[in-house]
Amino acid sequence: MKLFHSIARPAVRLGAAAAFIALGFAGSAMAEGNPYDLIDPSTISVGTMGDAKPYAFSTASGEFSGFDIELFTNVAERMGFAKDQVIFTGQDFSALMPSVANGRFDVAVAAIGTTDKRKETVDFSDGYLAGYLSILTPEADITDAEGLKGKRLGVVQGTLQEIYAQKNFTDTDLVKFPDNNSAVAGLNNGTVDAHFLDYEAAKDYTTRYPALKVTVNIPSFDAPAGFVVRKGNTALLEALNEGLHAAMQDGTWKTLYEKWFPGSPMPEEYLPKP
Ligand code: SNW
Repeated sequence: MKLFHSIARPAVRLGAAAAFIALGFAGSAMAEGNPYDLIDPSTISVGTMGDAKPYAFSTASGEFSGFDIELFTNVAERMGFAKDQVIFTGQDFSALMPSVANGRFDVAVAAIGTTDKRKETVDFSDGYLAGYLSILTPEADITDAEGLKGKRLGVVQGTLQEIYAQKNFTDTDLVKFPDNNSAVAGLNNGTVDAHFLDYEAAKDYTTRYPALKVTVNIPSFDAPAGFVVRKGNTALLEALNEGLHAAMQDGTWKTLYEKWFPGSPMPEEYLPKP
């Protein structure tokens, strides 16, 4: 222990000094050419998910794609950031908001619903999507809360589904997963009877696994998805909102909605206004 201390302490001091110098540099860049207070002023770093298709997912070649990804990329372009200046990184859902709060990412984008509770730790852009929380299951008798009694239900940690299930599916055994793919693997090998996730993602899994069906849809219109930024980064938030409104007004939002959510009813509120 003593040995550890005597070695470690100077290293810690050195590290702190380096951090202080680095911060000094970042501070001066900020005042000049970093109006959005980005981690690196030449790029926007975005935390997202690899398995929330068609909202956000990684392709076979390792690139990120989906409705949220293309919408954000379009908004960033309007702010002057080219495609290769938007850097997406996949993370577990539960880590996304904390990572924005502690400065690992500038933004998080992954169908993240806006709630007062979440607004205690991060800021949200205006909403860009509102839909349902859905049950995905191979069991025909799971059609409501009653049918979930005594069953094992998967939820991804930190999601609104987890909160909703804890409150409303009281006689159901909740099984927490780090991501959708591991939950759906659990569904396919019988570890859980159902998985609870966003509607479009649930629907997408039914096309990949025909035995699975979407049997329950719970409206989540009071928690529209928004882009998440660090609390107090108002310059970035305002620029994102401006780009978002422009994307809605010129029909970009509608084009992306039709591309990624074919067959889903078109909501009025994000369409061009006269
Ligand atoms: O609240 C909904 C919203 O209405 C829309 O349907 C998109 O999804 C939500 O934002 C909820 N999304 C979950 C959440 O925010 C799960 C997100 C995810 O799995 N990527 O916790």
